[in-house]
Amino acid sequence: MLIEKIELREIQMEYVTPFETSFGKEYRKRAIIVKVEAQGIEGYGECVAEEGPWYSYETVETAWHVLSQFMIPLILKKDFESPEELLLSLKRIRGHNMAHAAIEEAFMDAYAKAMKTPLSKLLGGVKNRIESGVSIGIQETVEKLLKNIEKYLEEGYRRIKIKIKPQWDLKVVEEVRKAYPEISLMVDANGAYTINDFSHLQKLDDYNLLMIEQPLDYDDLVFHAELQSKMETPICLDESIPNLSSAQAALRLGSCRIINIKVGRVGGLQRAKKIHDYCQENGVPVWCGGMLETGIGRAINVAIASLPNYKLPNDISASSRYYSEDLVEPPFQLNRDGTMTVPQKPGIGVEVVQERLEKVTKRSRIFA
Ligand code: OSB
Ligand code: MG
Repeated sequence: MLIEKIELREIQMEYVTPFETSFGKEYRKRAIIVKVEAQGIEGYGECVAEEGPWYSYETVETAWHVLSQFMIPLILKKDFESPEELLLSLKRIRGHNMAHAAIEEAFMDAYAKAMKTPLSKLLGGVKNRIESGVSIGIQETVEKLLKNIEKYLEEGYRRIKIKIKPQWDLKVVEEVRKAYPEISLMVDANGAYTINDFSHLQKLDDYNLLMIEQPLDYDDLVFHAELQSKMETPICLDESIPNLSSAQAALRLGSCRIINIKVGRVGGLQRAKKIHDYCQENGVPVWCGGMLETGIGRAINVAIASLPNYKLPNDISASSRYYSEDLVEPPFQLNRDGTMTVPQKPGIGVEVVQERLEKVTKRSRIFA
């Protein structure tokens, strides 16, 4: 498929509620939407790099820079037989996984549409419905947190994840467990703890948690292995797994028993699939993490989460959990049973509503 044109748009959208993690509070989404036009077919991708380098070193600005100066010139006006070929052309570029993912997603959406296949099927997906959990940010009070949990459980979410940090951890988990002894519950620290906190973290073993996500540093594997050997609760790595080789190292070292795969963090759908396959071969379950995406990124996430080794509920919640008006139609909705239906139309399987995209665009640039 010949890539005729690429469009970048920076968008901004308010969240329905601010999202607080151990690295700060976010009120709105800033993202880059990539549109590829190939043989008259449009494909969309979403770059999940955030405003600041907190979750990842990438930011909206670095992604815009690397996409426009380095990635787009390598692929514009070129003809690619397959998504694999596209990756070969981008191979010289190191890192910048979120920028890389956005352009690959857009090409794969167009490619799947050309094949008249849902993206899910193109990737080897086997599920018509995927399991949804919800990720709840740090709240001002435990009461507010409990209210939030109640609301999401009523909506049907299959698993609750709460963000923790020092001073917002054991007591909070204890209160939640007291109110909900049976629910599927997990915590995510986004790297807020150190090796001095091992005995503190071990106390989390008392609360029957599904897993503890990324307790230690974003680039650590060795100390996670040490911590895992001292804890019953499975450790799940997020930030520490930017690629296949880190996943391989983590499993060899015993740094975790579960991996959260984020398509943006690992550089796209094909790389996500490789990590999925490796984990499957090694009996390690995975699930799909989220970056509070718009409906475009959510459609990408739903597609990859349909692969067989996505065995735990995903951070893929309904459009209404994030935005009052999503960019796509139909918006993503939660089924009564806490699942989400995988779109069956070609490509990402949802329509990008052009007036809404236009309304939230802060800058755009066309490459043709
Ligand atoms: O660590 O999983 C994380 C959002 C932004 C940055 C990091 C994380 C998150 C989430 C959001 O937890 C999950 C979602 O998109 O629903
Ligand atoms: Mg996380």
